[in-house]
Amino acid sequence: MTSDEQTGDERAGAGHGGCGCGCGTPGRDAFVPLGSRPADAAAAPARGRHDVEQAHVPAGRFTMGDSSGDRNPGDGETPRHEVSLDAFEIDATTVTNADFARFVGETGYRTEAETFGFSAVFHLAVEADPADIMGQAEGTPWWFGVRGADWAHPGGPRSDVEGCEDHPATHVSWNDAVAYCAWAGRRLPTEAEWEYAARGGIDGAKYPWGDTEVDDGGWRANIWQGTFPRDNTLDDGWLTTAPVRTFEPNGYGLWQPVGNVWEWCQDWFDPGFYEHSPAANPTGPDRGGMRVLRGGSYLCHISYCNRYRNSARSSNTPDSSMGNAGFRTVSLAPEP
Ligand SMILES: [Ca+2]
Ligand SMILES: [Ca+2]
Ligand SMILES: [Cu+2]
Repeated sequence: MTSDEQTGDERAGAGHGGCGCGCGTPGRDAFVPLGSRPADAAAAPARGRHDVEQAHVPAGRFTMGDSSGDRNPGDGETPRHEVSLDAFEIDATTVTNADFARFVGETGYRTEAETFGFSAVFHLAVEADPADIMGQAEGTPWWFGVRGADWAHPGGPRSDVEGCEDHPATHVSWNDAVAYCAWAGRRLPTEAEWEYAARGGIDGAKYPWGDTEVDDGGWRANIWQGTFPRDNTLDDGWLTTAPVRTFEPNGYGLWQPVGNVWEWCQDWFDPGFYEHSPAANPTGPDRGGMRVLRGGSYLCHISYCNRYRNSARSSNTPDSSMGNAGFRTVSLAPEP
């Protein structure tokens, strides 16, 4: 890690850790001391087949940032600003366990959860021997570092993804997602592309479906119901991940941009970036320590977290992996 990145890490980390919502994602360093990192994950080999259905997002302009006044202080959801984007194709769903299994099967790629030997699992999802539970994340005791937890063992060594082939791949770090993209001939969406696509053509709305509340007339996203972090009433049907085609897609055909799993974006995270973002095809800060995560997850709660909104922002270090984050990809170049 360069000194530039460390500077960015400290700046971005303050906003992330201070949110008080607790249903974000714990960083790799919450569980291991600095200086004990394994070598970087191996570079991804040759091109593979990417089977995820595509949604077309037309070129256009939109207002990026919080329009509803629900922003979380410190996340940098404002100032609102006009952004124009070229057209692109984006995955209609997050990359599934079946998709990720094919990538791993063809390349032998080892994720960072595997090379570090552990990943972050929500306490009610742990399926591991006590000896494999390393401990809780500082400040967020509902996260356990679990040895042997990875995309194929999302609860730990005693779990697998049988029957969950159509659920989002999780325990995938930003670096792992980028390796998948290299194999698939894709890239992660920029943060602006993600928000524009999540809005589904409805400018200025709080959610991908508009401004109707998430629980009005039935649940519209997979978040947490009940008393976090112990009692989940499962009113929306899901404690952890739901199949990627659950609920209804938005106006561009994207399923579950908000809720279910956080989604990695290409950009470095900087809560001050909107102050000086370029107006056309912004790609984020030049450097940083944290990468952007968008959309919230099954751990977000209606009463206090509120990050299952179009404009909500979070971040984590690029080597962090957890059971509530995955990714979707975009086309490398605009379609002609
Ligand atoms: Ca749920
Ligand atoms: Ca999502
Ligand atoms: Cu949340």
